[in-house]
Amino acid sequence: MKMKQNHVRAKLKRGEPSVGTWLTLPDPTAAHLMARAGFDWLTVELEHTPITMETAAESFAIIAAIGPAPLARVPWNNGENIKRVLDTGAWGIVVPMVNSRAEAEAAVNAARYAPQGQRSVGGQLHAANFDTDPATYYDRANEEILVVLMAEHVQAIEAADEILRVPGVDVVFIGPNDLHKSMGKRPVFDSDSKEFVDAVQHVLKTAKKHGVAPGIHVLDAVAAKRRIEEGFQFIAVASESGMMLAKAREITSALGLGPGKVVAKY
Ligand code: 3PY
Ligand code: MG
Repeated sequence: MKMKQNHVRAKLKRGEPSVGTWLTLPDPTAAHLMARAGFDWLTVELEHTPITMETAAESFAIIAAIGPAPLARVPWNNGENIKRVLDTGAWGIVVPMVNSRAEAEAAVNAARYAPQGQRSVGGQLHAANFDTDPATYYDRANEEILVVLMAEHVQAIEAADEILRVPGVDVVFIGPNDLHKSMGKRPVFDSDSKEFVDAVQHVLKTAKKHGVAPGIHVLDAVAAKRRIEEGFQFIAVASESGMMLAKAREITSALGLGPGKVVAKY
C-alpha cells in the first residue's frame, strides 16, 4: 500500500532547508490553526510544557491531515517517551540533551525498527497519520521517521564527531539557550561570545562531514535567513505562544497601554 512521504526528511536529504516552529500550548485547536500557517513542520513540545500524550496525539493527527510534518520534542531521551510519541503518530522526534555517542545510539535504537534499532512493534495511530496500513508502516517507517538529536551542552560539542557518526541520525539541532547555560552564560538564542560562535561553527562543520543536516532554534525570520545562508537546514523559529505574545505586546505598546509583562522567552 502507499504511504505518505515525510517531506521534511526528503528535503533535508536533498540538502534543502526546512523551517518550522514549536507548539507549546496544550491545545489541538492551536495546532489546527498553526498547521495552516505555512510551516514545513510543527514540533509539539513535551519537554517544557504541560502537554500530555493525549493532547500531543490529537495534535499530531490534525497536523498530519492538514499537511505539515508533526514532530515531537520528547521530555527526555528514553525509550518510553520516544516509542509513545512515534506510536501515537509523530513523524519524527527531537531528543533533548544528547551528550555522548552512547546517548545518541540509545535514541536511534528507540526510534528505528530492527535491524537498525529495537523499536517495539505496536500501535494504530502511526500508520493512520501516514495514511497507510500498519504492515506498510512497519516496512517503511525507518525511511520516513526523522531523528533529530539536540546539541545543547558543551559535552555535546566536544563529542560532536562521535555523536554524528552514529548511523540513523538525520539532524543535529542546536539549543542555544541550554548551550549558553552550560558555558556558564545567560541563556539566550544568540550571542557574539567566541565560545558559542565557535561551538556553532564546529557543529555545522561536523554535521556536513557526516552527512547530517545541521539545525538551530532562532527567534525570528531575519535570524532564520542568516542561519540558512550559513548552511543550517532544520530551522525552528520561536513558538506559537511566542508569536501570539509578540503580536499582543506590539498592539498594547502601539496603543500606549504599556509594554505588558514578559511571560515567555520564545
Ligand atoms: C534551547 O535553546 O535550549 C532549546 O532547547 C531550544 O529548543
Ligand atoms: Mg534546551
